[in-house]
Amino acid sequence: MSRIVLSRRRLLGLGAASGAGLLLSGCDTFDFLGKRDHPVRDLLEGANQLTEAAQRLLVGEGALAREFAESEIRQGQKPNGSVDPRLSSADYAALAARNFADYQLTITGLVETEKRYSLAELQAMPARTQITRHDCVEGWSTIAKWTGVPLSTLLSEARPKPQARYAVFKCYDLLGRALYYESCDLKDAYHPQTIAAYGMNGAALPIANGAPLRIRLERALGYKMSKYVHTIELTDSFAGLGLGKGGYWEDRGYDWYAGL
Ligand SMILES: Nc1nc2c(c(=O)[nH]1)N[C@H]1C(S)=C(S)[C@@H](COP(=O)(O)O)O[C@H]1N2
Ligand SMILES: [Mo]
Repeated sequence: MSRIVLSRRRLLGLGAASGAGLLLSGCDTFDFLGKRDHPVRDLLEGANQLTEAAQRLLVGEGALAREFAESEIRQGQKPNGSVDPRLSSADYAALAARNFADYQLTITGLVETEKRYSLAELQAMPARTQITRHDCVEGWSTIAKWTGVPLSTLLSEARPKPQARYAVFKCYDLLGRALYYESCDLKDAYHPQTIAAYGMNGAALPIANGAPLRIRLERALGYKMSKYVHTIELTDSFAGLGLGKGGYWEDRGYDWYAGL
């Protein structure tokens, strides 16, 4: 027994080391991580598997992220990363010009039935509202209220095939020269607090924070929470997506699981 405890501690130690590296890095200025053989990048990548295993053991697979009271919402949600995809996507600009009346969310890939939803259809589905804390690797946090459709509802309608392992979130915005995307495994996709959010702090989600639809994955770091999502693709691997590491920042060396 004590052996197991010890190895968990060791795993956590490694996890903390990678976390500290991330905190120093910030979200949008970490050029050297793009280089294949940088030692910090190797450390982060090596720690991926270990942090995930340790966190799943200690936090428990189904554990809920902490939720807060209205009175704990102290400021607006700080816009970060892409804040206006109208500048990089003509398709997005056209959607925004009509207040997203023509927006469609597509659920595709390894599903029995491909699905499309308008924003109005999503808003008419049973919703979940949660007040949670968003933690960015840049070192800031904000508490905000998010409203949306549980991802489990959408996935249940599309019916993932048995081979499906990941949900990949594809976004409209170009960040630098690459399209933003992210992913999580199906356990996290079906987690009760994982929602496709169209509302923030009691109003429509603003463009700066991901309109018309963003993912909230409440036990993960901020970069896992894709804004401006147009497609959710179920896959069994990350091959052929971006640089193949499962997310825009993962392709640049960040941890894939990114659990809190
Ligand atoms: N499409 C997209 N999603 C994104 C980003 C981005 O640049 N583009 N930035 C990520 C990062 S690093 C953070 S901290 C949060 C910021 O969300 P906010 O603007 O609502 O604070 O979105 C995440 N999701
Ligand atoms: Mo972030």
